[in-house]
Amino acid sequence: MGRDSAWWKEAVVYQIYPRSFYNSDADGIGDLRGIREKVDYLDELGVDVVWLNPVYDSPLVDGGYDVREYRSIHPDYGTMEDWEALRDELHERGIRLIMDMVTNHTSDEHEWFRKSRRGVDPYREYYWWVDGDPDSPPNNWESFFGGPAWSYDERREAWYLHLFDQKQPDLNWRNPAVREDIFEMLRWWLEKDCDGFRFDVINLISKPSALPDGDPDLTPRGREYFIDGPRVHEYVREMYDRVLSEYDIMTVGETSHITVEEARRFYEDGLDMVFTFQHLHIDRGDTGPWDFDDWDLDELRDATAAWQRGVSEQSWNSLFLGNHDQPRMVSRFGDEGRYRVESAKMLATYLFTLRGTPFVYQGDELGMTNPTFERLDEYRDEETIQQVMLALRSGGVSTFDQIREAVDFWSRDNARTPIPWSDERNAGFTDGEPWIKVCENYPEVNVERERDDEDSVLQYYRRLIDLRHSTPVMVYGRYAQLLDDHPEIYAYLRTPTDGSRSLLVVLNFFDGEPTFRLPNDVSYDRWEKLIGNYESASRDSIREFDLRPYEALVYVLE
Ligand code: TEU
Repeated sequence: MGRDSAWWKEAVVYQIYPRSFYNSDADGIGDLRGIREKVDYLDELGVDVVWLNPVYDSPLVDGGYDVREYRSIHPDYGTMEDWEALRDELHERGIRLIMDMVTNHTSDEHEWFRKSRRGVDPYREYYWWVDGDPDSPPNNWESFFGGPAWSYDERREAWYLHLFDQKQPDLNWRNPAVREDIFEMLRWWLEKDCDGFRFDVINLISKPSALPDGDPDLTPRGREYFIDGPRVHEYVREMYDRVLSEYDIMTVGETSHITVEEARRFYEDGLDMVFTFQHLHIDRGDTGPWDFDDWDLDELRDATAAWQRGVSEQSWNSLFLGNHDQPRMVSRFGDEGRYRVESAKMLATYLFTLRGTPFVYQGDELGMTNPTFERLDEYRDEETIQQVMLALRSGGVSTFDQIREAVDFWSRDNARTPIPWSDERNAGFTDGEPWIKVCENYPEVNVERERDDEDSVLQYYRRLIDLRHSTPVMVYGRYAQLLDDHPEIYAYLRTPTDGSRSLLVVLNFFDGEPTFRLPNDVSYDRWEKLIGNYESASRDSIREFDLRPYEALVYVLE
Protein backbone atom coordinates (compact mmCIF):
# COMPACT_ATOMS: atom_id res chain seq x y z
CA MET A 1 0.00 0.00 0.00
CA GLY A 2 3.00 2.28 0.08
CA ARG A 3 2.40 3.29 3.63
CA ASP A 4 5.91 2.52 4.96
CA SER A 5 6.41 6.00 6.29
CA ALA A 6 3.61 8.46 6.71
CA TRP A 7 2.90 11.72 8.53
CA TRP A 8 0.36 10.06 10.78
CA LYS A 9 2.94 7.53 11.93
CA GLU A 10 5.25 10.33 13.00
CA ALA A 11 2.48 12.36 14.60
CA VAL A 12 1.48 12.78 18.22
CA VAL A 13 -2.28 13.01 18.62
CA TYR A 14 -3.99 15.01 21.35
CA GLN A 15 -7.58 14.11 22.22
CA ILE A 16 -9.90 16.94 23.22
CA TYR A 17 -13.13 16.34 25.09
CA PRO A 18 -14.60 19.74 24.23
CA ARG A 19 -17.13 19.92 27.05
CA SER A 20 -14.28 19.92 29.54
CA PHE A 21 -11.45 21.71 27.79
CA TYR A 22 -12.05 25.43 28.20
CA ASN A 23 -15.20 27.53 28.58
CA SER A 24 -15.13 30.89 26.79
CA ASP A 25 -18.55 32.26 27.73
CA ALA A 26 -19.21 31.45 31.40
CA ASP A 27 -21.99 28.92 30.80
CA GLY A 28 -19.96 26.21 32.52
CA ILE A 29 -19.50 24.16 29.34
CA GLY A 30 -16.31 23.96 27.31
CA ASP A 31 -16.68 25.16 23.72
CA LEU A 32 -14.95 25.62 20.37
CA ARG A 33 -13.99 29.23 21.08
CA GLY A 34 -12.50 28.00 24.30
CA ILE A 35 -10.31 25.57 22.39
CA ARG A 36 -9.35 28.38 20.02
CA GLU A 37 -8.23 30.50 22.93
CA LYS A 38 -5.95 27.68 23.99
CA VAL A 39 -4.45 26.77 20.63
CA ASP A 40 -1.11 28.17 21.74
CA TYR A 41 -1.10 25.70 24.58
CA LEU A 42 -1.35 22.86 22.05
CA ASP A 43 1.33 24.45 19.93
CA GLU A 44 3.69 24.76 22.89
CA LEU A 45 3.03 21.17 23.82
CA GLY A 46 4.07 20.27 20.29
CA VAL A 47 1.27 17.96 19.22
CA ASP A 48 0.59 17.37 15.52
CA VAL A 49 -3.05 16.30 15.44
CA VAL A 50 -6.13 17.12 17.47
CA TRP A 51 -8.89 14.54 17.71
CA LEU A 52 -12.07 16.31 18.70
CA ASN A 53 -14.77 14.31 20.47
CA PRO A 54 -18.25 14.87 18.96
CA VAL A 55 -19.44 18.47 18.71
CA TYR A 56 -22.38 17.81 16.38
CA ASP A 57 -25.93 18.84 17.13
CA SER A 58 -27.27 16.26 19.55
CA PRO A 59 -29.64 15.74 22.48
CA LEU A 60 -26.43 14.90 24.39
CA VAL A 61 -27.74 11.77 25.99
CA ASP A 62 -24.36 10.13 25.46
CA GLY A 63 -21.88 12.98 25.37
CA GLY A 64 -22.68 13.74 21.72
CA TYR A 65 -22.31 10.15 20.50
CA ASP A 66 -26.01 10.51 19.76
CA VAL A 67 -25.89 12.66 16.64
CA ARG A 68 -29.03 14.55 15.61
CA GLU A 69 -27.48 16.37 12.66
CA TYR A 70 -24.05 15.54 11.29
CA ARG A 71 -23.56 18.81 9.47
CA SER A 72 -24.13 21.24 12.30
CA ILE A 73 -22.54 22.13 15.60
CA HIS A 74 -24.33 21.91 18.94
CA PRO A 75 -25.01 25.41 20.29
CA ASP A 76 -23.28 24.47 23.57
CA TYR A 77 -20.06 24.28 21.55
CA GLY A 78 -20.67 27.19 19.17
CA THR A 79 -21.35 27.45 15.46
CA MET A 80 -19.94 26.08 12.22
CA GLU A 81 -18.05 29.38 11.85
CA ASP A 82 -16.40 28.67 15.20
CA TRP A 83 -15.39 25.23 13.97
CA GLU A 84 -13.93 26.72 10.79
CA ALA A 85 -12.04 29.33 12.78
CA LEU A 86 -10.62 26.64 15.03
CA ARG A 87 -9.59 24.56 12.03
CA ASP A 88 -7.81 27.54 10.51
CA GLU A 89 -5.99 28.43 13.72
CA LEU A 90 -4.81 24.86 14.08
CA HIS A 91 -3.78 24.62 10.45
CA GLU A 92 -1.82 27.87 10.71
CA ARG A 93 0.26 26.19 13.39
CA GLY A 94 0.66 23.02 11.40
CA ILE A 95 -1.74 21.06 13.61
CA ARG A 96 -4.23 18.81 11.89
CA LEU A 97 -7.81 18.26 13.06
CA ILE A 98 -9.63 14.95 12.98
CA MET A 99 -13.30 14.49 13.75
CA ASP A 100 -15.01 11.81 15.77
CA MET A 101 -17.37 10.04 13.40
CA VAL A 102 -20.29 8.12 14.82
CA THR A 103 -21.71 5.92 12.09
CA ASN A 104 -22.96 2.82 13.88
CA HIS A 105 -25.94 4.72 15.23
CA THR A 106 -27.60 8.12 15.27
CA SER A 107 -29.79 9.83 17.82
CA ASP A 108 -33.46 8.85 17.73
CA GLU A 109 -34.01 12.56 17.06
CA HIS A 110 -32.10 12.39 13.77
CA GLU A 111 -34.36 13.11 10.81
CA TRP A 112 -33.64 9.64 9.37
CA PHE A 113 -34.99 7.94 12.47
CA ARG A 114 -37.96 10.25 12.83
CA LYS A 115 -38.96 9.39 9.28
CA SER A 116 -38.06 5.75 9.62
CA ARG A 117 -40.31 5.24 12.61
CA ARG A 118 -43.20 6.73 10.63
CA GLY A 119 -42.39 4.38 7.77
CA VAL A 120 -41.55 7.25 5.38
CA ASP A 121 -39.54 6.25 2.31
CA PRO A 122 -36.65 6.11 1.60
CA TYR A 123 -35.92 5.94 5.32
CA ARG A 124 -38.10 2.93 6.24
CA GLU A 125 -35.22 0.49 6.33
CA TYR A 126 -32.52 2.86 7.62
CA TYR A 127 -32.48 1.12 11.03
CA TRP A 128 -32.89 -2.42 12.38
CA TRP A 129 -36.64 -2.86 12.68
CA VAL A 130 -38.29 -6.16 13.59
CA ASP A 131 -42.04 -6.65 13.81
CA GLY A 132 -43.35 -8.70 16.66
CA ASP A 133 -45.01 -9.01 19.97
CA PRO A 134 -44.35 -6.00 22.25
CA ASP A 135 -43.65 -8.41 25.08
CA SER A 136 -40.84 -10.36 23.50
CA PRO A 137 -37.82 -8.74 21.88
CA PRO A 138 -36.42 -10.33 18.68
CA ASN A 139 -33.46 -11.90 20.49
CA ASN A 140 -31.50 -11.84 23.75
CA TRP A 141 -28.87 -9.26 22.77
CA GLU A 142 -27.77 -6.75 25.38
CA SER A 143 -26.71 -3.15 25.07
CA PHE A 144 -23.20 -2.04 26.06
CA PHE A 145 -24.88 0.23 28.58
CA GLY A 146 -26.73 -2.69 30.21
CA GLY A 147 -30.26 -4.03 29.63
CA PRO A 148 -31.84 -5.24 26.37
CA ALA A 149 -30.47 -4.01 23.05
CA TRP A 150 -34.04 -3.72 21.72
CA SER A 151 -36.75 -1.16 22.40
CA TYR A 152 -40.32 -1.31 21.20
CA ASP A 153 -41.53 1.67 19.24
CA GLU A 154 -45.26 2.32 19.72
CA ARG A 155 -45.42 4.51 16.67
CA ARG A 156 -44.15 1.94 14.20
CA GLU A 157 -45.30 -1.00 16.33
CA ALA A 158 -41.97 -2.72 15.93
CA TRP A 159 -38.70 -3.32 17.78
CA TYR A 160 -35.53 -1.43 16.92
CA LEU A 161 -31.96 -2.33 17.78
CA HIS A 162 -29.67 -0.13 19.88
CA LEU A 163 -26.30 -1.45 21.01
CA PHE A 164 -25.99 1.60 23.27
CA ASP A 165 -28.68 3.84 24.76
CA GLN A 166 -32.28 3.45 23.58
CA LYS A 167 -31.92 6.95 22.18
CA GLN A 168 -29.11 5.66 19.91
CA PRO A 169 -30.74 3.40 17.29
CA ASP A 170 -28.32 1.36 15.16
CA LEU A 171 -28.12 2.22 11.48
CA ASN A 172 -28.78 -0.57 9.03
CA TRP A 173 -25.59 -0.70 6.97
CA ARG A 174 -27.04 -3.51 4.80
CA ASN A 175 -29.10 -0.83 3.15
CA PRO A 176 -26.99 0.74 0.33
CA ALA A 177 -28.86 4.02 0.76
CA VAL A 178 -27.59 4.26 4.35
CA ARG A 179 -24.03 3.73 3.20
CA GLU A 180 -24.49 6.28 0.45
CA ASP A 181 -25.74 8.91 2.91
CA ILE A 182 -22.94 8.21 5.37
CA PHE A 183 -20.30 8.39 2.64
CA GLU A 184 -21.70 11.66 1.37
CA MET A 185 -21.57 13.09 4.87
CA LEU A 186 -17.95 11.99 5.31
CA ARG A 187 -17.06 13.61 2.02
CA TRP A 188 -18.78 16.80 3.17
CA TRP A 189 -16.46 17.00 6.20
CA LEU A 190 -13.39 16.15 4.15
CA GLU A 191 -14.26 18.90 1.69
CA LYS A 192 -14.33 21.23 4.69
CA ASP A 193 -10.70 20.34 5.16
CA CYS A 194 -10.87 18.14 8.17
CA ASP A 195 -7.84 15.87 8.27
CA GLY A 196 -9.40 12.54 9.04
CA PHE A 197 -11.60 10.62 11.39
CA ARG A 198 -11.72 8.57 14.52
CA PHE A 199 -14.47 6.09 13.69
CA ASP A 200 -16.59 5.30 16.71
CA VAL A 201 -17.25 1.56 17.30
CA ILE A 202 -16.53 0.83 13.65
CA ASN A 203 -16.32 -2.93 14.21
CA LEU A 204 -19.99 -3.04 15.26
CA ILE A 205 -21.55 -1.81 12.02
CA SER A 206 -22.42 -5.24 10.59
CA LYS A 207 -24.91 -7.66 12.13
CA PRO A 208 -26.08 -11.02 10.80
CA SER A 209 -29.51 -10.68 9.20
CA ALA A 210 -30.82 -13.73 11.04
CA LEU A 211 -30.29 -11.99 14.41
CA PRO A 212 -29.55 -15.21 16.34
CA ASP A 213 -29.60 -15.39 20.14
CA GLY A 214 -26.21 -14.86 21.77
CA ASP A 215 -24.38 -17.12 24.19
CA PRO A 216 -25.85 -16.27 27.62
CA ASP A 217 -22.42 -16.42 29.24
CA LEU A 218 -20.93 -13.60 27.19
CA THR A 219 -21.23 -9.91 28.05
CA PRO A 220 -22.81 -8.06 26.44
CA ARG A 221 -24.96 -10.88 25.12
CA GLY A 222 -24.84 -11.22 21.35
CA ARG A 223 -21.31 -9.89 21.08
CA GLU A 224 -20.13 -12.92 19.07
CA TYR A 225 -22.55 -11.72 16.37
CA PHE A 226 -22.25 -7.96 16.38
CA ILE A 227 -18.53 -7.50 17.11
CA ASP A 228 -16.64 -7.88 13.80
CA GLY A 229 -19.89 -8.93 12.14
CA PRO A 230 -20.16 -10.75 8.79
CA ARG A 231 -19.87 -7.83 6.34
CA VAL A 232 -17.82 -5.38 8.40
CA HIS A 233 -14.72 -5.53 6.17
CA GLU A 234 -16.76 -5.19 3.00
CA TYR A 235 -18.31 -1.97 4.38
CA VAL A 236 -15.05 -0.47 5.59
CA ARG A 237 -13.33 -1.24 2.32
CA GLU A 238 -16.19 0.31 0.38
CA MET A 239 -15.92 3.42 2.55
CA TYR A 240 -12.20 3.53 1.85
CA ASP A 241 -12.50 2.95 -1.88
CA ARG A 242 -15.30 5.39 -2.40
CA VAL A 243 -14.30 8.19 -0.03
CA LEU A 244 -11.26 7.96 2.21
CA SER A 245 -8.77 6.92 -0.47
CA GLU A 246 -9.26 10.23 -2.25
CA TYR A 247 -7.82 12.31 0.59
CA ASP A 248 -4.50 12.60 2.44
CA ILE A 249 -5.95 11.94 5.86
CA MET A 250 -5.49 9.89 9.00
CA THR A 251 -8.05 7.34 10.16
CA VAL A 252 -8.32 5.33 13.33
CA GLY A 253 -11.08 2.89 14.06
CA GLU A 254 -12.35 2.30 17.56
CA THR A 255 -12.61 -1.47 17.76
CA SER A 256 -13.19 -2.95 21.17
CA HIS A 257 -12.72 -6.70 21.75
CA ILE A 258 -10.76 -7.02 18.55
CA THR A 259 -8.11 -9.61 17.79
CA VAL A 260 -4.74 -8.95 16.20
CA GLU A 261 -5.85 -10.79 13.04
CA GLU A 262 -8.98 -8.68 12.68
CA ALA A 263 -6.94 -5.52 13.24
CA ARG A 264 -4.69 -6.43 10.32
CA ARG A 265 -7.71 -6.92 8.13
CA PHE A 266 -8.96 -3.41 8.96
CA TYR A 267 -5.56 -2.10 7.97
CA GLU A 268 -5.82 -3.96 4.67
CA ASP A 269 -9.29 -2.45 4.21
CA GLY A 270 -7.68 0.99 4.38
CA LEU A 271 -7.89 2.18 7.99
CA ASP A 272 -4.54 3.52 9.19
CA MET A 273 -4.89 2.28 12.77
CA VAL A 274 -7.35 0.79 15.20
CA PHE A 275 -7.70 1.10 18.96
CA THR A 276 -7.34 -2.21 20.75
CA PHE A 277 -8.48 -2.45 24.35
CA GLN A 278 -6.71 -5.69 25.21
CA HIS A 279 -4.27 -3.92 27.53
CA LEU A 280 -7.15 -2.07 29.19
CA HIS A 281 -9.01 -5.25 30.01
CA ILE A 282 -6.31 -6.62 32.30
CA ASP A 283 -7.86 -5.11 35.42
CA ARG A 284 -11.51 -5.77 34.54
CA GLY A 285 -13.25 -8.46 36.55
CA ASP A 286 -15.79 -10.69 34.86
CA THR A 287 -18.81 -10.45 37.11
CA GLY A 288 -20.14 -7.15 35.82
CA PRO A 289 -19.31 -3.59 34.88
CA TRP A 290 -18.11 -2.56 38.35
CA ASP A 291 -15.89 -5.53 38.98
CA PHE A 292 -12.18 -4.86 38.94
CA ASP A 293 -9.23 -7.07 39.45
CA ASP A 294 -5.60 -6.67 40.33
CA TRP A 295 -3.40 -6.58 37.29
CA ASP A 296 0.18 -7.63 37.02
CA LEU A 297 2.99 -6.56 34.77
CA ASP A 298 2.99 -9.85 32.87
CA GLU A 299 -0.52 -9.14 31.66
CA LEU A 300 0.31 -5.63 30.53
CA ARG A 301 3.53 -6.78 28.87
CA ASP A 302 1.83 -9.70 27.12
CA ALA A 303 -1.00 -7.53 25.82
CA THR A 304 1.41 -4.83 24.68
CA ALA A 305 3.79 -7.32 23.09
CA ALA A 306 1.01 -9.12 21.23
CA TRP A 307 0.18 -5.88 19.45
CA GLN A 308 3.75 -4.68 19.05
CA ARG A 309 4.66 -7.97 17.37
CA GLY A 310 1.42 -8.82 15.67
CA VAL A 311 0.36 -5.48 14.30
CA SER A 312 3.11 -2.93 14.16
CA GLU A 313 5.35 -4.62 11.60
CA GLN A 314 2.79 -5.21 8.85
CA SER A 315 0.45 -2.42 9.80
CA TRP A 316 0.46 0.27 12.47
CA ASN A 317 -0.46 0.59 16.16
CA SER A 318 -2.23 3.25 18.11
CA LEU A 319 -0.72 3.79 21.57
CA PHE A 320 -2.91 4.94 24.45
CA LEU A 321 -3.64 4.27 28.10
CA GLY A 322 -6.76 6.34 28.51
CA ASN A 323 -9.50 8.26 26.78
CA HIS A 324 -12.86 9.84 27.62
CA ASP A 325 -14.31 6.40 28.51
CA GLN A 326 -11.57 5.19 30.84
CA PRO A 327 -10.31 5.99 34.34
CA ARG A 328 -7.29 8.30 34.47
CA MET A 329 -4.16 6.36 33.60
CA VAL A 330 -2.20 7.50 36.66
CA SER A 331 -4.95 6.41 39.04
CA ARG A 332 -5.18 3.11 37.24
CA PHE A 333 -1.66 2.03 36.33
CA GLY A 334 0.47 4.41 38.38
CA ASP A 335 0.26 5.93 41.83
CA GLU A 336 -2.04 8.93 42.21
CA GLY A 337 -0.60 9.70 45.66
CA ARG A 338 3.04 9.93 46.62
CA TYR A 339 4.47 9.06 43.20
CA ARG A 340 1.93 10.82 41.02
CA VAL A 341 4.52 12.83 39.10
CA GLU A 342 7.01 9.98 38.71
CA SER A 343 4.43 7.44 37.68
CA ALA A 344 2.70 9.81 35.23
CA LYS A 345 6.06 10.37 33.55
CA MET A 346 6.88 6.67 33.54
CA LEU A 347 3.58 5.83 31.86
CA ALA A 348 4.17 8.59 29.34
CA THR A 349 7.56 7.09 28.57
CA TYR A 350 5.85 3.78 27.86
CA LEU A 351 3.39 5.48 25.48
CA PHE A 352 6.02 7.39 23.56
CA THR A 353 8.66 4.71 23.19
CA LEU A 354 6.58 1.93 21.68
CA ARG A 355 6.08 1.44 17.97
CA GLY A 356 2.93 3.21 16.86
CA THR A 357 1.27 6.61 17.10
CA PRO A 358 0.82 7.98 20.64
CA PHE A 359 -2.54 9.45 21.64
CA VAL A 360 -2.47 11.83 24.59
CA TYR A 361 -5.81 12.23 26.32
CA GLN A 362 -6.34 15.79 27.54
CA GLY A 363 -5.09 16.29 31.08
CA ASP A 364 -2.84 13.24 31.08
CA GLU A 365 -0.02 15.61 30.14
CA LEU A 366 -0.63 17.25 33.53
CA GLY A 367 -0.76 13.95 35.41
CA MET A 368 -4.46 14.42 36.18
CA THR A 369 -6.03 11.82 38.47
CA ASN A 370 -9.52 10.45 39.03
CA PRO A 371 -11.60 12.79 41.18
CA THR A 372 -13.66 11.50 44.09
CA PHE A 373 -17.36 11.18 43.43
CA GLU A 374 -19.31 10.77 46.67
CA ARG A 375 -22.89 10.79 45.46
CA LEU A 376 -24.78 9.41 42.52
CA ASP A 377 -26.04 12.89 41.61
CA GLU A 378 -22.47 14.05 40.96
CA TYR A 379 -22.26 11.80 37.90
CA ARG A 380 -23.16 13.07 34.46
CA ASP A 381 -22.39 9.99 32.34
CA GLU A 382 -25.42 8.12 31.06
CA GLU A 383 -23.59 4.78 31.04
CA THR A 384 -22.65 5.16 34.71
CA ILE A 385 -26.15 6.14 35.74
CA GLN A 386 -27.82 3.38 33.72
CA GLN A 387 -25.51 0.66 34.97
CA VAL A 388 -25.99 1.73 38.59
CA MET A 389 -29.77 1.82 38.18
CA LEU A 390 -29.69 -1.60 36.58
CA ALA A 391 -27.61 -3.05 39.44
CA LEU A 392 -30.06 -1.57 41.96
CA ARG A 393 -33.13 -2.72 40.05
CA SER A 394 -31.88 -6.24 39.39
CA GLY A 395 -31.34 -6.72 43.11
CA GLY A 396 -27.62 -7.46 42.58
CA VAL A 397 -26.89 -4.67 45.02
CA SER A 398 -29.25 -3.08 47.50
CA THR A 399 -27.72 0.36 48.05
CA PHE A 400 -25.51 2.65 46.00
CA ASP A 401 -23.03 2.68 48.89
CA GLN A 402 -22.26 -0.97 48.27
CA ILE A 403 -20.78 -0.16 44.85
CA ARG A 404 -19.84 3.47 45.47
CA GLU A 405 -16.11 2.81 45.49
CA ALA A 406 -16.13 0.69 42.35
CA VAL A 407 -18.28 3.20 40.48
CA ASP A 408 -15.97 5.95 41.65
CA PHE A 409 -13.05 4.07 40.13
CA TRP A 410 -14.62 3.02 36.83
CA SER A 411 -17.01 5.77 35.87
CA ARG A 412 -16.28 7.40 32.54
CA ASP A 413 -16.73 10.73 34.32
CA ASN A 414 -13.27 10.24 35.83
CA ALA A 415 -11.78 11.36 32.57
CA ARG A 416 -14.33 14.08 31.94
CA THR A 417 -13.55 16.61 34.66
CA PRO A 418 -12.45 20.04 33.40
CA ILE A 419 -8.87 20.82 32.47
CA PRO A 420 -7.36 22.72 35.39
CA TRP A 421 -5.83 25.84 33.85
CA SER A 422 -4.88 27.51 37.15
CA ASP A 423 -5.50 27.39 40.88
CA GLU A 424 -8.26 29.98 40.63
CA ARG A 425 -11.97 29.32 41.14
CA ASN A 426 -13.18 26.30 39.13
CA ALA A 427 -9.58 25.67 38.21
CA GLY A 428 -9.78 28.58 35.76
CA PHE A 429 -11.97 26.45 33.47
CA THR A 430 -15.07 28.65 33.63
CA ASP A 431 -16.43 31.79 35.22
CA GLY A 432 -19.78 30.04 35.59
CA GLU A 433 -20.80 26.81 37.26
CA PRO A 434 -18.96 23.86 35.69
CA TRP A 435 -21.24 21.20 34.16
CA ILE A 436 -19.36 18.52 36.09
CA LYS A 437 -17.23 18.75 39.19
CA VAL A 438 -13.64 19.89 39.00
CA CYS A 439 -11.03 17.40 40.21
CA GLU A 440 -10.16 18.38 43.77
CA ASN A 441 -6.38 18.39 43.35
CA TYR A 442 -6.40 21.32 40.90
CA PRO A 443 -4.49 23.65 43.26
CA GLU A 444 -1.53 21.36 42.71
CA VAL A 445 -2.26 19.91 39.28
CA ASN A 446 -2.82 22.75 36.84
CA VAL A 447 -1.38 24.19 33.65
CA GLU A 448 -0.13 27.47 35.12
CA ARG A 449 1.86 25.77 37.80
CA GLU A 450 3.26 23.07 35.56
CA ARG A 451 4.30 25.57 32.93
CA ASP A 452 6.58 27.22 35.45
CA ASP A 453 8.02 24.03 36.84
CA GLU A 454 10.87 22.45 34.89
CA ASP A 455 10.22 19.09 36.58
CA SER A 456 6.49 18.95 35.93
CA VAL A 457 4.66 16.24 34.06
CA LEU A 458 3.78 18.84 31.43
CA GLN A 459 7.41 19.69 30.71
CA TYR A 460 8.24 16.01 30.51
CA TYR A 461 5.55 15.51 27.86
CA ARG A 462 6.96 18.41 25.88
CA ARG A 463 10.38 16.80 25.91
CA LEU A 464 8.98 13.41 24.90
CA ILE A 465 7.07 14.97 22.02
CA ASP A 466 10.22 16.78 20.87
CA LEU A 467 12.20 13.58 21.03
CA ARG A 468 9.56 11.74 19.11
CA HIS A 469 9.93 14.29 16.33
CA SER A 470 13.72 14.20 16.26
CA THR A 471 14.39 10.49 16.83
CA PRO A 472 13.18 8.29 13.94
CA VAL A 473 14.01 5.06 15.78
CA MET A 474 11.43 6.04 18.39
CA VAL A 475 8.79 5.96 15.67
CA TYR A 476 9.97 3.24 13.32
CA GLY A 477 12.35 1.07 15.35
CA ARG A 478 11.43 -2.58 15.85
CA TYR A 479 10.26 -3.76 19.25
CA ALA A 480 12.60 -6.28 20.90
CA GLN A 481 11.57 -7.32 24.37
CA LEU A 482 14.04 -7.89 27.22
CA LEU A 483 13.47 -9.55 30.63
CA ASP A 484 10.43 -11.50 29.48
CA ASP A 485 9.00 -12.14 32.90
CA HIS A 486 10.35 -9.61 35.35
CA PRO A 487 7.52 -8.82 37.82
CA GLU A 488 8.40 -5.12 38.19
CA ILE A 489 10.50 -4.01 35.24
CA TYR A 490 9.29 -3.64 31.69
CA ALA A 491 12.28 -3.30 29.35
CA TYR A 492 12.69 -3.36 25.61
CA LEU A 493 14.91 -2.26 22.79
CA ARG A 494 13.81 -0.35 19.75
CA THR A 495 16.13 -1.46 17.01
CA PRO A 496 16.68 0.55 13.86
CA THR A 497 15.31 -0.44 10.51
CA ASP A 498 18.33 1.46 9.13
CA GLY A 499 21.22 3.29 10.79
CA SER A 500 22.89 2.16 13.96
CA ARG A 501 21.29 3.76 16.99
CA SER A 502 19.01 1.65 19.14
CA LEU A 503 16.97 2.68 22.13
CA LEU A 504 16.98 0.87 25.43
CA VAL A 505 13.82 1.54 27.45
CA VAL A 506 13.68 0.54 31.12
CA LEU A 507 10.49 1.13 33.08
CA ASN A 508 9.91 0.37 36.74
CA PHE A 509 6.14 -0.07 36.99
CA PHE A 510 5.92 -0.09 40.80
CA ASP A 511 7.24 1.63 43.90
CA GLY A 512 9.99 -0.88 44.72
CA GLU A 513 13.68 -0.55 43.85
CA PRO A 514 14.48 -3.55 41.67
CA THR A 515 17.83 -4.15 39.98
CA PHE A 516 17.96 -4.01 36.22
CA ARG A 517 20.40 -6.35 34.47
CA LEU A 518 20.96 -5.93 30.76
CA PRO A 519 21.05 -9.33 29.02
CA ASN A 520 24.59 -10.24 27.87
CA ASP A 521 23.67 -10.57 24.24
CA VAL A 522 22.87 -6.87 23.98
CA SER A 523 26.07 -5.23 22.85
CA TYR A 524 27.00 -1.60 22.16
CA ASP A 525 30.06 0.63 21.98
CA ARG A 526 28.64 3.77 23.51
CA TRP A 527 25.59 4.73 25.46
CA GLU A 528 23.91 7.98 26.34
CA LYS A 529 20.82 8.86 28.34
CA LEU A 530 18.04 10.26 26.18
CA ILE A 531 15.42 10.97 28.82
CA GLY A 532 14.38 9.84 32.29
CA ASN A 533 12.07 10.90 35.08
CA TYR A 534 14.70 11.35 37.81
CA GLU A 535 17.87 13.40 38.07
CA SER A 536 20.58 11.29 36.50
CA ALA A 537 22.50 9.09 38.84
CA SER A 538 26.12 9.06 37.71
CA ARG A 539 26.76 5.65 36.37
CA ASP A 540 29.78 3.93 34.85
CA SER A 541 27.89 1.24 33.10
CA ILE A 542 24.35 0.39 32.18
CA ARG A 543 24.92 -3.36 32.46
CA GLU A 544 23.43 -3.38 35.94
CA PHE A 545 21.79 -0.73 38.11
CA ASP A 546 19.06 -0.17 40.70
CA LEU A 547 15.88 1.64 39.77
CA ARG A 548 14.01 4.14 41.91
CA PRO A 549 10.21 3.98 42.39
CA TYR A 550 8.46 4.31 39.03
CA GLU A 551 11.73 5.21 37.36
CA ALA A 552 11.78 5.42 33.57
CA LEU A 553 15.02 5.54 31.61
CA VAL A 554 15.69 5.67 27.91
CA TYR A 555 19.23 5.21 26.59
CA VAL A 556 20.60 5.53 23.11
CA LEU A 557 22.95 2.67 22.29
CA GLU A 558 25.45 2.93 19.48
O1 TEU B 1 -17.33 3.66 23.03
C1 TEU B 1 -17.55 2.32 22.72
C2 TEU B 1 -17.33 1.40 23.80
O2 TEU B 1 -16.84 0.32 23.56
C3 TEU B 1 -17.79 1.79 25.15
O3 TEU B 1 -18.98 1.12 25.36
C4 TEU B 1 -16.81 1.47 26.20
O4 TEU B 1 -16.52 0.10 26.20
C5 TEU B 1 -17.41 1.83 27.52
O5 TEU B 1 -17.86 3.14 27.44
C6 TEU B 1 -16.37 1.74 28.62
O6 TEU B 1 -16.98 2.09 29.82
C7 TEU B 1 -17.64 4.61 22.08
C8 TEU B 1 -17.41 6.00 22.63
O7 TEU B 1 -16.05 6.17 22.91
C9 TEU B 1 -18.29 6.18 23.84
O8 TEU B 1 -18.05 7.41 24.47
C10 TEU B 1 -19.72 6.07 23.36
O9 TEU B 1 -20.59 6.10 24.48
C11 TEU B 1 -19.99 4.80 22.57
O10 TEU B 1 -18.97 4.53 21.62
C12 TEU B 1 -21.28 4.88 21.82
O11 TEU B 1 -21.18 5.77 20.75
